[in-house]
Amino acid sequence: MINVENIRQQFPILFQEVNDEPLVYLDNAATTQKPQAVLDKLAYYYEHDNANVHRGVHTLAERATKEYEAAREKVRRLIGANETAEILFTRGTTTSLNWVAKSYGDLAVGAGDEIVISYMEHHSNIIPWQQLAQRKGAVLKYIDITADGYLDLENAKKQITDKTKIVSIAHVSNVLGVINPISELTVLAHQHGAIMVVDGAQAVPHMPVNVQELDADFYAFSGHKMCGPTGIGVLYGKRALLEKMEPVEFGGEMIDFVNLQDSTWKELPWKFEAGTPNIAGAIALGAAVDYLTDIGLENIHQHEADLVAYVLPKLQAIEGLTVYGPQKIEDHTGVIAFNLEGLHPHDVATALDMEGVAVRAGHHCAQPLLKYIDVPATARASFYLYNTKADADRLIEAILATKEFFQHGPI
Ligand code: C6P
Repeated sequence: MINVENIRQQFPILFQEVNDEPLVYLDNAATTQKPQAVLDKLAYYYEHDNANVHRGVHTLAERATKEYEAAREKVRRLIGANETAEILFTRGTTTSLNWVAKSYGDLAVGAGDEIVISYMEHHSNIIPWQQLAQRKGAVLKYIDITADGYLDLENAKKQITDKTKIVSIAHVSNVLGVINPISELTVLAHQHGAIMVVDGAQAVPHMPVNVQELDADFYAFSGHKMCGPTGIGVLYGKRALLEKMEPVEFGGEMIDFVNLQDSTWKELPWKFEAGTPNIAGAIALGAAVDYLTDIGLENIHQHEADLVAYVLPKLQAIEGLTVYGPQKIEDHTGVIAFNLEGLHPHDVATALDMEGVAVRAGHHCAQPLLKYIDVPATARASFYLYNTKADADRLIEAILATKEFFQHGPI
């Protein structure tokens, strides 16, 4: 059990009014808020330790390097990777997936080969593969979604074949709120000699993830969705694969020797991290990892499951409201996309904002999914560790008030 009132006290941004109402922040799938410990770490770093990493021999440079590499170790522990050489700092999930598609993709995919993703992917897990397929003359295939909002495993068995080189799937959908069966997909991919890439942007912040248990070959996620700052993210990759791959960017920091016509690279993980990295971001992400692991990812997961058990039936009971993704409480994460009959989701989100409730509306960077389920856009409420049942009540009240307003006009 977590003490949500204590937790809330650590997020200063939550204590403000929006449109004369106390803020209820339910846009956590887009980005989460930052606890004081992370804000303090950022400020402390710039006030005391700021220097470039891996270059200087002076004290500040040594301190910055030590903290930067300590953050890598914290991330390694968080996701159960074998060694820090397998943890690359990137700008976020998008960059991580682009690196895999560019570097591993160029190495392993040829004309006529297949890349398999699903209809529920975020654009960041679609476009890099489209680009790769176009570069190489490969085929990009999509796994179906069942009518009740799950990834269709039977269809996955048909889509993944001996021609498949890469399977890349979201661990948790940022629209349907469903957890995908990564272990089963990994087994399937490996049986066919393909590698398994996982987009963990909506998973790592919310539940325990162990990349070795999943046997994922690559696993990508973003710092800003897990209480860390923007501009920092992670790509986990198995050493054997990373060793074979070429860096995606070239320049300072990642080299051993530079000759006139060629150069050699540093060892892992640094060969991928060209230029001055986001040092402050990585260090603050390390503080976010400390923060989340102190509370416990299992506890955070349980807290969100309790919130879903509370709010989902209330949403489902509202006449004219459609919830997308699984309808079973135990299968739905805290990402809840919905529509109100006859209302545009942008109008719904604007009306909720008038009540101080922040939700997202639109296609959620998942246009192929929305086309697949034949919905132009949705509203989406997404919960995190600092949300309460009172927040859920405010959401429900605001939705009911919105319905009332659009049906009968202002009182
Ligand atoms: N989804 C959302 O509101 P970046 O932008 O690189 O940190 O993360 C991209 C990304 C990749 N995969 C999934 C499953 C995601 O949800 C996201 C980000 C946000 O749903 C912003 S579009």
